[in-house]
Order: sequence, then C-alpha cells, then structure tokens
Amino acid sequence: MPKLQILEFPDERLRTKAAPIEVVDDALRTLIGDMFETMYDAPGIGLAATQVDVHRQLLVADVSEDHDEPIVLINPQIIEREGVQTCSEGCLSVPTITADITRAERIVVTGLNRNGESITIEADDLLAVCIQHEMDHLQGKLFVDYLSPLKRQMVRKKLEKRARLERETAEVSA
Ligand code: K1U
Ligand code: ZN
Repeated sequence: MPKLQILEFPDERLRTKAAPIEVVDDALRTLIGDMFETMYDAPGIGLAATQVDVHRQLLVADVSEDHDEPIVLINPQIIEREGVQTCSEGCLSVPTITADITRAERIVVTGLNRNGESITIEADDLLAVCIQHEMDHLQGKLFVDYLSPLKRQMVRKKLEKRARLERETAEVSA
C-alpha cells in the first residue's frame, strides 16, 4: 500500500502554490521517506509535495532504473537553463494521459537536501524534464496546462468518466 494518497486532476488543491520551507526537521524527513515510498510504488520517477496535498516547496525524484539515485530538493530554484527538448510526459496526478512537452534541455538548480544543506544539481535529459515538471507542480501548474484548451477539456472529461466508473465499481463490490 502506498503511504500517501496522490491528488488527481482536476482537483483544485493541485492549483495551490507551495510555501518555502523554513525548517528541515525529522517530521520533514519522515514526509520525504513517505514520498519516496509513494513514488516508487506508483511507479513514478518524481513526486512533488503538492501532489500529496502538502503545500510546501519539496520534491523528490529518481530517474535511475535501479532506484538508487534518489534526489531531494527543498526550496528548489533554477539558476541556469539552456537549450530545448521535447519529451513525452506523464503525471501521477493525470493518470493514463501522456503528451509531448517542450522544456529546457539542461538546467542548474539549487536548493537544500534532506539534511538542510545547500546543494546544486546540474541536470539534463530526463532528469531535467522531471525536475521542471515537479517544480511546475509546486507552482500549481500541470503539464496539461501546456495543451490547448480543447485538449485539456478532453483530458478533464476522460478523467471525470474514469473517476465515475471507479466510484460505481467500488459501490457494486461494497
Ligand atoms: O510528477 C509526477 O506526477 C511524476 C511523473 C514525473 C514525470 C514523468 C515523465 C516526464 C516528466 C515527469 C511520473 O513519474 S509519471 C510515470 C513515469 O513517467 C514512469 C514510471 C515508471 C517508469 C518510468 C517512468
Ligand atoms: Zn506530475
């Protein structure tokens, strides 16, 4: 069982802007552990605190195949960006939907790690995409916001139908 529930589009709580984190303490480290567990279980390669209804500037990521390159970023800030790449993106908050999104190819991002120490990460390819996607979540932005209003409306309808069917199935088997 995943530790935390992931909010799904069009839940309005996904639109909340995350507040900066002032103190990195054991409670935050417990949340970080729970977020990794939830992300690996999903499975996913990234997770922003916003997606688990915690509106603080925290994201976790691990784009490695063996789940052995975990990254924690608290109060992340992009200080350099270079180039462009277009990548097919998914989102645990927008299940079953993928779309090609264009973002910076390489970024340099600063923040704090789980011990409250300052870190700088140079990221390219999928890690750069993932960090930018997760940082969007912290601003209340979703990858479907890059789509046309018509496509976004189709995504909304598809997910509302999916949620309705899930509720009906749960009622029948209760
Ligand atoms: O933020 C999220 O919802 C997580 C999302 C991150 C992401 C994926 C792809 C491009 C940009 C950002 C996901 O992890 S979706 C699932 C996924 O991509 C994946 C799952 C298992 C193995 C490999 C990829
Ligand atoms: Zn996402």
